[in-house]
Amino acid sequence: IMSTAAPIAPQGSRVEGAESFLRNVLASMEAVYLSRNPTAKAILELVRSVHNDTICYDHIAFRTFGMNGHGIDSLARFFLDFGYTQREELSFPAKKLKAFWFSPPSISNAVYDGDGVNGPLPRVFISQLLVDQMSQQTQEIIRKYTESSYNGKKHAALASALGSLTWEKPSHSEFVQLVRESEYASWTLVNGFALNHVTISTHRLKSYLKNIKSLNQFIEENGYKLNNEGGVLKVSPDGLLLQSSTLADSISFEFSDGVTASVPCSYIEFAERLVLPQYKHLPLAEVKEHHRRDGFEVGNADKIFESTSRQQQTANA
Ligand code: OOG
Ligand code: NI
Repeated sequence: IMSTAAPIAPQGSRVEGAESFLRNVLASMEAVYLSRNPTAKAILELVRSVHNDTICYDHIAFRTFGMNGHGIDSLARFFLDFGYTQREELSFPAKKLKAFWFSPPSISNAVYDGDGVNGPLPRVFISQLLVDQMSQQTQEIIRKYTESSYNGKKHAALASALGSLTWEKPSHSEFVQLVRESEYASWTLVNGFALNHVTISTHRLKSYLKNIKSLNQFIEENGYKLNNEGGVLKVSPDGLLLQSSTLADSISFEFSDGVTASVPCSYIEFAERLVLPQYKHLPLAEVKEHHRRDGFEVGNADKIFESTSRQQQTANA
């Protein structure tokens, strides 16, 4: 017991303490991502190198198995505990997926006006495979690994920050079974809760790369491939949310049966959010993030999911 009464923390300091923890967790997730994905790392550096720019993340994204408590909620719990708000559901019936996005808490941007995870907090996009719509064989494999993780599902954010699976490594044949039925399922089996991508907010760049078309051109001129599914630039029906992404890097993975094979890991995305019609009259210097198109778009997302698919990788080779 402390003899000298500690001064009562001023209002808000606890929030600040929690905020720095949240950012440290994000930084660990990002470090895992940068260490496994040389393309994403190189592109972040390349974009920064133009006029010594600062990068804001529009959002970060995760994939999960909707089974045995391993779905969206397992990761969402962490973000909700640190002030995030659950927003709209997005549904992808053909891919047998659903997703929710989460908006960040409003924060003391005066302190955190830095780069990446030290900038404005990103939105969070979490999807899950609708496992009960998969074949019996695929369900069995996913059941086996999600069950083998015991209470791992309660520690999804920790697993992501450590870059560790919460279940045993699968065999190569189990991986191949999943690839046949759902690229998403096979990705999640070997990557677990690892960050699937971060997204650069292009309109918050200072350089000419703030225009997503210029950025796409710049990325291609530097020798990187972009996901070409439905065209490089994905545009929402209202014309206000523009997105593009690279193709996922691959990593050598050692399966439980001794087979070593290359598996897709993560990619990087770009998003430009245009000013909403009701704020069109605002001088550009006064335009804040909340004056721009928010949220996500099923039609765009459906194509961005393909950034980890082998078909995209070979079509684009
Ligand atoms: C997510 C794809 C969707 C977006 O911004 O709409 C997406 C994924 O590949 O897991 O990132
Ligand atoms: Ni995304």
